[in-house]
Amino acid sequence: GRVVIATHNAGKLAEMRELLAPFGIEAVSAGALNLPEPEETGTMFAENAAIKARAAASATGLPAFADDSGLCVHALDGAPGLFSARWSGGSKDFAGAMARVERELAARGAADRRCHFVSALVLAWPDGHEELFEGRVFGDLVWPPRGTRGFGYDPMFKPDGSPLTFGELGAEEKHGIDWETGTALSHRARAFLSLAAACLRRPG
Ligand code: ITT
Repeated sequence: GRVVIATHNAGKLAEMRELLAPFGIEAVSAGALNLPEPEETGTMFAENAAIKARAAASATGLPAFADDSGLCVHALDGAPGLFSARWSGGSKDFAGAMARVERELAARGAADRRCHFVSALVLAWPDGHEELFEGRVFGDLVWPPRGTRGFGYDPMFKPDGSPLTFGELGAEEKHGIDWETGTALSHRARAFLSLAAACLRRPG
């Protein structure tokens, strides 16, 4: 069967396609289907993911995946968090959004550079059933940003245990799943691992 990937973010779409590939599921994007973007009115990642997944499932009659994610900076009380996309002002260029994170840290005189990424992944069916999976990854903010890979805040996020930022790591290193050990690095890959665990099988 086919599923919809309910995102309009190209970087996220590429990762979700790669993450779904081992499940052998044919995926079509919300953009390719010209689906409208619902307003993200939730106050939690899981709520916004559900809004997007439900809207796509009911518009298409197909099961739909949506990811709602963000960067939570500890010294900024979790900002930009739910507003991570909005801090770019709708642009695909996150140089300004990353500069704002750095500026707000400096304004607070914050020495604490700890942060984490969250991914809430919702799979919704047209009959109203839905499942939620979550993943997170902790790390430190670097300045200036490093690397040109990935998307969003990747160049300023250095995951624990790695000398490189998500902007410097390759796709396989950022969101590849090691099925032997059942481990993955990125928040989104960890949410898909949790989905795989729920399926109680090893794809491939
Ligand atoms: P959709 O709602 O259409 O999926 P979006 O970009 O608006 O696209 P979100 O509302 O979930 O998605 O916003 C998440 C933002 O958090 C995203 O735009 C990035 O800036 C950031 N983000 C999430 N995951 C990221 C990752 O893996 N690397 C870097 N930044 C990430």
